[in-house]
Amino acid sequence: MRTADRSVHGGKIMSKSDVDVVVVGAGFSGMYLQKRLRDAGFSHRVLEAGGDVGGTWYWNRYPGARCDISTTDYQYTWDPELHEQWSWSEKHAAQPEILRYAQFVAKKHDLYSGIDFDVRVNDALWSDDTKRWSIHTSTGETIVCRHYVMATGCLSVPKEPDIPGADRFRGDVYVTGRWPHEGVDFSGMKVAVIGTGSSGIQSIPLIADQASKLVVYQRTPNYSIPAFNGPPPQYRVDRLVADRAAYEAEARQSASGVPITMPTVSALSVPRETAWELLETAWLKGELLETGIVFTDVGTNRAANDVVAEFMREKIRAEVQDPATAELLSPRKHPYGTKRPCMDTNYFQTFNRPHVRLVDLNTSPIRTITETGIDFGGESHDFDAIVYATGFDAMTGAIVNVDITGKDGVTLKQKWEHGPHNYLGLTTVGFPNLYMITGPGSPSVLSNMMVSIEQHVDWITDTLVDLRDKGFDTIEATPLAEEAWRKHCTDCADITLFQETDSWYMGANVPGKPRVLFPYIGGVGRYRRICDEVRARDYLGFVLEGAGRRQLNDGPIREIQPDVEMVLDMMATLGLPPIESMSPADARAFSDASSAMRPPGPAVGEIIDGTLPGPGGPLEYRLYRPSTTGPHPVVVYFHGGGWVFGSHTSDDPLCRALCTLADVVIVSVNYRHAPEDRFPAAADDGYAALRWVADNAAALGGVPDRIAVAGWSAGGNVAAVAAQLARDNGGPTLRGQLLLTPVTDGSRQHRSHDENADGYILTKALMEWFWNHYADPEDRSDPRASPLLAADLTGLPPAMIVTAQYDPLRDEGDAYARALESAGVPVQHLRARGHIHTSITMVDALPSGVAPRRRMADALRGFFA
Ligand code: NA7
Repeated sequence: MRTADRSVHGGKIMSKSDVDVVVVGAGFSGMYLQKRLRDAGFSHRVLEAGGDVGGTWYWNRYPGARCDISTTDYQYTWDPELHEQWSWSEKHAAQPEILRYAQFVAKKHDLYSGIDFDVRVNDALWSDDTKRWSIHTSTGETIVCRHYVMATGCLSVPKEPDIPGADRFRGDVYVTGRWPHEGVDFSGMKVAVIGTGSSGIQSIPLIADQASKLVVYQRTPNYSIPAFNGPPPQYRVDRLVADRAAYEAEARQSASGVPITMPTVSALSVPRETAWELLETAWLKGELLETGIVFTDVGTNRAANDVVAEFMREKIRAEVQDPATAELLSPRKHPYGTKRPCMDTNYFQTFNRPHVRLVDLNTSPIRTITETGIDFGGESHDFDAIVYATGFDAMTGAIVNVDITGKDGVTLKQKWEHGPHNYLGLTTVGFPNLYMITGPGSPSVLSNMMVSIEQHVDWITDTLVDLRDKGFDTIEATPLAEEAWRKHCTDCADITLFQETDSWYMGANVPGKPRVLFPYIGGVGRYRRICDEVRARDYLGFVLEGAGRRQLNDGPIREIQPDVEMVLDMMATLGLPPIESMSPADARAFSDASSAMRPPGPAVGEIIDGTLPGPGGPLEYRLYRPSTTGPHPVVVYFHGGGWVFGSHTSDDPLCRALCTLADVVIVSVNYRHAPEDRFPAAADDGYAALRWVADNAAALGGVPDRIAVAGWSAGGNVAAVAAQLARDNGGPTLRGQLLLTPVTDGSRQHRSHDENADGYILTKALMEWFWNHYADPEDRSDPRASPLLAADLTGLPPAMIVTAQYDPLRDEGDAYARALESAGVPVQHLRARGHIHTSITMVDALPSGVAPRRRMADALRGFFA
């Protein structure tokens, strides 16, 4: 199929070699983009290497190829008529039906006439003089365009067979991602399949139906869920019929692009029988995403993940008759979900068939492929055909395969040598007016692609319209925004288990590829909100130029830790009354109730509750002892709660974490609370408790001269004050002070009080409420209330101060760190990027707190080293 050299566009004849936009690829992305560009009046060319529309569904014609997202969701939403005109025969449609759907849409919207088929882009060159791209194609044509869009798909370049002797084999060779259009009849043939990812797992049962002998070569066993294919799921159909718009809106704001009920329980918080019941219900749905979202922590906690992994292994054992084969098919090394789980029909059962054999390449590696077959593990087998189901150069393969040269002669391949640095997964610095659809740094392969494709196409088209309307010719991301996006993507990846696994998500399947998590794991809804916000903030992170004008609106789009943001979003939906509107009694009850719902924290060797004498009466304490052999150094810990609420047990998970991580005894001490006991009661109690613990260290199982103080928030204030009082009142001598987001100055305003006044749990109003309960204004400049104001800060013990970026108290902590340093006190200052006042204390709830807590524990170890 070829189009004419000139086309009628918007009533005028356009030159086909000079257009507004060139789009590469006519899969679902390119097709929708073409529709939008045409409707918006942009001249354009769509270049497609294949002979028809459909992209991945044009190429992947291997037996059993199906989508793994239900067809209720794996379809376009932009044309409501399609829902009346097209109906899917199955929940997981097979490749021919999906290709027919693409063709149907292309015909309906007259897309064929605007696509050049069988054309590859050889290279693309940006000219900073003309502000245009020159695209050179395999047909020898040069097309000049203002904007250039890679709609090339994430899994479109099959990985080269990287097995010795691969080119020697004289029998038939097939690659799943480049399957012959006429199909293959394996009847009576001896067949080898190499690879057990989705393509292998889908095709193996059907190849086994025909072949006389089938040997499957497996390097890594995969998790696979039975598809239980049939009609589209009725409960989804019912919801679509009842309110399609609401369903689609929910999909767009969801985590993965499919409406789904998000979990509320940890896999570690329920007994095994309950876990199994919940997993069984999800498993029976036969939907890819269900099993992975039964529990909150499957993606972030290895122990929680093991619960699901073991459930899946049990299913394999139930299906596969030979226990040794079942074990070989059971994934043990990689956490569930860190390679894309597969959907299958009779995959595991296939290995019960007498003519099917599984070979574990870890114990029987392929020595070489020969002219007639495969030599492996000391055996030699002849085959009529070898099927490579060995995967793709995913995410970036198709993009960097085209020689794209941006500003200053730098190619994209060169720029991405160490990782696919980009902004929003849509654009990249140094390559103005170049856009990627579902590129690295966007949710893409971790989502329902249809939802992600539509979102990218809409964003790109809306942006092009904005540029045109405002008279700008070019748009380019800024280095600052790109680097901030890289950090945000890394923050998201760091709290997951993905990095533990060698997967194509991590670029690990292709030798020499940089090892980063290529797709954005922060979720479809969050990602959409971010992209929308970039536009709403007038292209934050972009420089726009044209007609002698330049608009630079620089800045990072997201710095908050992703799990912290999730907590804030969740709290916003609860509509809780502000604490400062409560009485102290109600605030205490509220705080206790919140604490009761959190994960308990790690087990410690021993817990002892006791009391110690304080100036105003006995003070309760809780001692946490590690399971290692003592005596241990002792840390006297003071809880948070604004001097008004909390207790010696209220920071229990944090105390447990510090005890185990730092291998120290923690003695968490209660102190008198305001407003019943106002300043300086807490300060007096803190110092008295410190003295008592130091005097009784040996009896408590500690080392007498190895004492430190620690505290969080108001407890950080009590700890800092206790350290000063110890210096000034004859001891004890402290080895260190660990202050987590401490209050250090109640006498004046700091910038962060206003910058982070609202929206981050601890608010400016709440801080004032705490101070009003605790201390009269004239007392607040007393160093026992505001340790920052002490006339002399020399001679204090080494400090570790942790401040959080989005904490109203941030600048107080920063100021104390600076002041101590100026006074010659050794200070480690951890500025916890993207954290809020409370997040580092949320043990086992917020994975992003793990790293800062480790640093805190390291500091404690360092104090005592
Ligand atoms: P995948 O998921 O990358 O699977 C490829 C498989 O091939 C996987 O089991 C690989 O083992 C195996 N492989 C790759 N190279 C070799 C060599 N040299 N020797 C032996 N085995 C090898 O690709 P698919 O096409 O199955 O699926 C891709 C996506 O398409 C899928 O996730 C869905 O989204 C649709 P490894 O795991 O690397 O040890």
